Amino acid sequence: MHQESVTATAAATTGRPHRDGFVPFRDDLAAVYREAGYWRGTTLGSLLRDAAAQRPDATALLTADGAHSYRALDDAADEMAAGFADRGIAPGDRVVVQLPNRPEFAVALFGLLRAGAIPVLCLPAHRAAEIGHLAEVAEAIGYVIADSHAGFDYRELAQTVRDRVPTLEHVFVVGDPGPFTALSEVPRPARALADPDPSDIAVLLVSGGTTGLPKLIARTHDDYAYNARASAEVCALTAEDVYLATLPAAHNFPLACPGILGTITVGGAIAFTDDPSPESAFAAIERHRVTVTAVVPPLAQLWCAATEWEDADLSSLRLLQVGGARLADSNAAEVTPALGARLQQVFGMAEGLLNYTRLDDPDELVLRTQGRPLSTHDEIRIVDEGGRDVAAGAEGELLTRGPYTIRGYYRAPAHNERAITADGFYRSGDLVRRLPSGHLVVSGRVKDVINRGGENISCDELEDHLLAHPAVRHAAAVGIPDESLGERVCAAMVPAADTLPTLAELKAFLLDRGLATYKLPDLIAQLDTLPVTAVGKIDKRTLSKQIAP
Ligand code: OOB
Repeated sequence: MHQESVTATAAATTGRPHRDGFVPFRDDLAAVYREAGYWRGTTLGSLLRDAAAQRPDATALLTADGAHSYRALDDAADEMAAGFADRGIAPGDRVVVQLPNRPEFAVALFGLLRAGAIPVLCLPAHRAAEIGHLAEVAEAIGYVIADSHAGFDYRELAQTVRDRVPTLEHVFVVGDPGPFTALSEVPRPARALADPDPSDIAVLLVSGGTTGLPKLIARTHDDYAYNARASAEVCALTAEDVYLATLPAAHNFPLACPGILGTITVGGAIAFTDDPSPESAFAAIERHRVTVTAVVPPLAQLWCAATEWEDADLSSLRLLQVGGARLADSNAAEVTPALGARLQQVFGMAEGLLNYTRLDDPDELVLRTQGRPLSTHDEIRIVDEGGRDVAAGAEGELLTRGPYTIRGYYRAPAHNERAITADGFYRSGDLVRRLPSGHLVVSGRVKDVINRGGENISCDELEDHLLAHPAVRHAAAVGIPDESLGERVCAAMVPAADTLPTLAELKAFLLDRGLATYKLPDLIAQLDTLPVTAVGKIDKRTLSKQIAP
């Protein structure tokens, strides 16, 4: 058993049930992170408190009905916290939050944080299987939803989850509450509530893994505040910036990289859009004079293409962050010419480690790498299958440890045996190479390879080449089970216009780009759309089932 698990078990007996199954940082490393000034003993709730104290009249939220000041948001959070406390939400209680990108997200989040509760941040696309599982593991006592969104009624989902999870007592609804409590009924006059311990769990994030049910990721106030603050610095965010939450706000990227929380650390303004389509997002950018936003690669591609037919004024946008999955080099090159914004590649994970291309990096690095670690205290190892460090510049699996990377998933001891090394490094499952500059190039997932007759083909590499074809909008390489070869290579593609190249044309194109013959697709599949995960990454598992049921 790892040392961390022993500590976690000890914590469970101290009368703080939420710490049961939490794997804390090692004391000696925690001391280093405090000494270095990363962990400042501040809570997430106090980030907003401080911003409101410094510039009470500055705009915190830009909504359909106008601008809302930091003072207003701070007051709303205090009143929400008092209301939650009155209704029996106690410090350490877990509350599932599943809201579309609307201003209420910020009020509910800070209300819970101020009440000392632990938000379990789920995405709007999650359904009964995921929410039921996450609420059960977290032993959630509350659930915050919208009445309905994008044609889905979350009150029905809440009913299902409540039937399954006995701890779930309270359901709060933005909009028409049905049988539950309206969130708008919750606020009570503000009163002093105890601030949580900064080294304690602040939020539970949901892992983005595409295998099995999602896992919970406990992020502490200390580490997550650092995550947000340092990310804001890397993006040179200031009080003049307007951040648009385009991806689901509960995801680490728009939440804290630098996202909503990072924007608050500098007193900037936040706008929300619950529809990331170019029509709607471009209108939000124009209307609120948005300067920074974050998207996943398929959305970046769509936005770039959409500048051909949408004529919104995007001139305010200075930085487009793209991450969550590998951005093909050919797509990276399109961003600035199409949207006018500087591109920043972000290779991050809810588990912690964040890599950013820097604003002053040469184009070569911005266009062709996924950035370098945020912190000088991020420890990176790149290892082979035997766990040995590879030679400088060689490909291997990325392992990492650092001031904002978890030491284990929440309440998942068996899984942690595999996911964390004995010395506390998180095994990312990502294949990377490191350049002399420290920048990482992601070459795939350890498991996302097609084994064709004994030859390993990296899906990421092949996809990169497929996307370079002008007639291809989205592409995914998937292995199709095959009796003689084990797997055959299928290129699943969405055309940019009407038609795709034929298989023969595609092969000629790929050979021309220097791809080895054994990596050429054996078949192509034309689709209207590719299935995506809750945050909008291409969902290979579902895709494989669609293509080869
Ligand atoms: C972000 O977080 P998650 O937890 O949804 O997913 C993490 C995984 C990584 O392990 C990696 O496999 C993949 O998503 N990924 C990338 C990538 N960014 C993430 N793969 C290639 N290139 C990239 N730029 O996805 C996330 C969290 C914070 C910031 C940005 C993304």
